[in-house]
Amino acid sequence: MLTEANILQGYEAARQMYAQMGVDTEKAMKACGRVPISVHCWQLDDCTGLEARSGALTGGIQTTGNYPGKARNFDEIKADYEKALSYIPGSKKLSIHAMYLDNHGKPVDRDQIEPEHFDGWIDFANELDVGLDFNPTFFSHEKSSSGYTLSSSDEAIRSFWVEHGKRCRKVAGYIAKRTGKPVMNNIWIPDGEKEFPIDTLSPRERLRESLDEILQEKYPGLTDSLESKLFGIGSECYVTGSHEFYMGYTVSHGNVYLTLDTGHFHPTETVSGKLSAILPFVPGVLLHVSRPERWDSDHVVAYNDELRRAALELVRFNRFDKIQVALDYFDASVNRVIALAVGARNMRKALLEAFLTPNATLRKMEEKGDTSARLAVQEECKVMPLGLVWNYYCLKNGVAPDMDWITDAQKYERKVLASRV
Ligand code: RNT
Ligand code: ZN
Repeated sequence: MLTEANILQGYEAARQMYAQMGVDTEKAMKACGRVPISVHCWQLDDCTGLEARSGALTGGIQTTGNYPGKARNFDEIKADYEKALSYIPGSKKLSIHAMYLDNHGKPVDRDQIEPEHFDGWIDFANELDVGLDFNPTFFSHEKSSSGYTLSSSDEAIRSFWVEHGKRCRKVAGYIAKRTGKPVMNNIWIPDGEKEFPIDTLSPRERLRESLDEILQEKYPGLTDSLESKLFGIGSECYVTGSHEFYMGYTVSHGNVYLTLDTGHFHPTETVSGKLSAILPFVPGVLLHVSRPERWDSDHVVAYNDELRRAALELVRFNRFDKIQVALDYFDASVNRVIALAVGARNMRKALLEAFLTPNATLRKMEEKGDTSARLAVQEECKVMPLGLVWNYYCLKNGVAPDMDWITDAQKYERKVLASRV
């Protein structure tokens, strides 16, 4: 285990190296900590929710694995959440789904949810002094079993889900009011088909109408975002809410964000590459950070080139008023608290690395046309001592540095998770 003196010593050496590059590490850490990361609750229970449904996870998304110790109820989710959050430095928000309502043991259907079903979550967020983001749940429900919800040709089904969408926005507005903090309401629907439908247009026209209905009411502090997708398991040939559909919708609507999930595009497309092309047109972007492996597999976010590039883009735009960062992955094959913390720590680390990059110097080189120096400096950035600053950053934020937190999480597993059967 590193002592505080070790960490300080390492930091001092790193600070000088970054200073030589023209980077102020203190400023970088401060700026990094101000960027909120919305940490999702659904990694903690494999996207099961608290409705006590007997049905499986549907909608073309999937968790694989059966690692012991999964959170089984509201209290366990809160305990695990708090533990995972304690390993994540910097500004955070919670992110929950409608299916995580607190129904006090009495089944409440999706078209019946009320703001007070989320009082427990709001109290929890307020105790932690963090914001709370929301997501309507359009999957894992018998009324989505046809594969269609908001774009369904069955009016009873469509209006059921429109009601859900409206109620979720009411809940989200209530959360904004009770937390006094802005809320992001992210709408993702699973609608689509395994085979190519003959009529690809009508579902999209219906989706447009459904969204128009859902988004009518205005709630202070609430921002809505629409999440596109390329395909899902069982919706390989057609997805109503495609990227082009939501691009069109958000641009013409003028008041809703566009969600870009890193797993929702063709494998050679990158979200980092799309950001600057989209930003001039949409009101804002919600980034869903995940890790697709071969498909939209929702692996735990790794410290890879795509994550680093996305973080660099965000920091270089300096438009955090228009871009929000949220996590979205679910791996049931490992300790879920560790999984949640690994991905979130990686996101924060990538932001720290981006803030520690001599962006102003590089920009000047570019402006002068000195692309040789721009190339050389960018390459040297790759082996800068990020880990030394990171550990110091954790220490400063009262969070266990690398390695230490893993030992602590394993203790939690032995003490708390292991007793769950
Ligand atoms: C599904 C979307 C969506 C979900 C969560 C659970 O492909 O990525 O964001 O992962 O809402
Ligand atoms: Zn997503």
